[in-house]
Amino acid sequence: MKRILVTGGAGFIGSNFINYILSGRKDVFIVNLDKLTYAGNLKNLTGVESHPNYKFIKGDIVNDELVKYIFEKYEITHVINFAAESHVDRSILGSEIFFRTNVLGTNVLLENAKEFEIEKFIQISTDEVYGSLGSEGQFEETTPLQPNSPYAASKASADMMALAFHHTYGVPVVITRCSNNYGQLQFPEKLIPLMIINALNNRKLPVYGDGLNIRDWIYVIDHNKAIELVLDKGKIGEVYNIGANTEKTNIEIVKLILNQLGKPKELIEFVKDRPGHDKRYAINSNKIKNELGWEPGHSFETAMKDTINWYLENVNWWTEIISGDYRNYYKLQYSSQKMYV
Ligand code: NAD
Ligand code: TDX
Repeated sequence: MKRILVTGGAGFIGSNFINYILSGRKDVFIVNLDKLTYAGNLKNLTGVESHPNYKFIKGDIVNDELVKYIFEKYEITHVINFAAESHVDRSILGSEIFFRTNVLGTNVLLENAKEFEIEKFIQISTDEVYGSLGSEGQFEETTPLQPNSPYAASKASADMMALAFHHTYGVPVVITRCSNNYGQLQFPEKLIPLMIINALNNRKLPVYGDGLNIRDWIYVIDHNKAIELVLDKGKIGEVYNIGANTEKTNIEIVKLILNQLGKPKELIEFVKDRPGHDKRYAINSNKIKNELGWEPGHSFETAMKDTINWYLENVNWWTEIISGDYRNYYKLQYSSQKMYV
C-alpha cells in the first residue's frame, strides 16, 4: 500500500488526480492536505469524500508542525506536491504568496520527507521554468532554467531546492514538468475556462496582445496518467517533461470555443499584453514516452469538446465561483486593460 500525501488536492489538477486514482486502484491511501485558497474547492471531491482510502485535512504546507503530524500519524510513504499558487497574472499583481507557498512550502515538505525517510517525493513543476521559446525548438529536460514571471521563478526555485535535497541528502525526489493543462474543474482565471464562461455569459473575451502567443496543451487526465506512471516507475533523481505536442495560438483557442458555443467573433477584445508575456512553449516528452511508456490518450479536438460540454453541464459549479471573490480579482485584472489596437 502506498500512503500518499497529496498536497493541493482540492485544486484543478490535484482533484482530477485524486478522483482518477481512487476510482482505479485499491493499493493507495490518500491524505489530501489543502489550504483551500480561492482555488481550492471541496466540491471537486464529492465523489471520494467517504472513500475508505481517503482523508482530507485543511491546512497549509508551510505549517511544519502540521506537516510533521501528518507524516507521522499517516505513515506517509510518498508525496505528490501539487499545492501552489498557480496563476501567472496573480503573481504579477503580487508575488509574496507565491514565494511563501511555492518555495517555503516545498521546503517544509522536503525537510519532512528527509526526516521521515519516505520512498518518493514527486514535485509537480511546469514547463514555464524553462522560460520562452522562439519559433523553433522544444523544451528538453536539459534545457537551462530561465523563468520569466514571479510564478515561474517560484516554481523553478522549488525545483532547484528539490534537486538539492536529492543531491545532498538523498531525498528520493522526482520532478515532472508539464505543459498547459485543460479539462473539467479548472478555475476560471485560466485561459480556457475563462473564455468559455465569458462566452456563455455574452461577455467580452479579453485576449492579451495580438493573441499569437503559443501554448502547448494537454488534457488533465493525460497529465494525471503520466504522474501515476512516475509514481509507480519514475526513476529517483530524474526530471520528466510531460506534453502532448499540441501547440496552439491563444486566438485559435478562443475562436474554437466561440465556434463550438455558436457565439459571435465580435465578443473577442484584444487588450493590453501581459507584462513579460512568454511567447511560445513547446515541450518534448520523449523521455517519459521512451522510458516509462507514457502516451497521451486524448485528441485535442475531442477532449476540448468534452471540456466545453462539462462547463455547459456544470453551470452551478462555476456560477458559485464567479459570483464570489472572483469578481474583485476580475475587476483588478481586467478593468484597466486598454484596447490593444
Ligand atoms: P490550482 O490553483 O487549481 O490548485 C492549487 C491548489 O493548491 C488549491 O487547491 C489550493 O487551495 C492549494 N494550495 C495553495 N496554497 C496552498 C498551501 N500553502 N498549502 C496547501 N494547499 C495550498 O492549481 P493547478 O492548476 O491544479 O496546478 C497544480 C500544480 O500543477 C501546481 O503546482 C502548478 O504549478 C502545476 N502545473 C499546473 C499547470 C496548469 O496548466 N494548470 C501546468 C503545469 C504544472
Ligand atoms: O484573459 C486571458 N487572456 C489571455 O490572452 C488569460 C487568462 C490568458 N491569456 C493568455 C496568456 C497565455 O499566453 O493565454 C495564455 C494562457 O494563459 P494562462 O491560462 O494564464 O496560462 P499560462 O500563463 O500559460 O500558465 C499555465 O500553464 C503553466 C498555468 O496557469 C500554470 O499554472 C502552468 O504552470
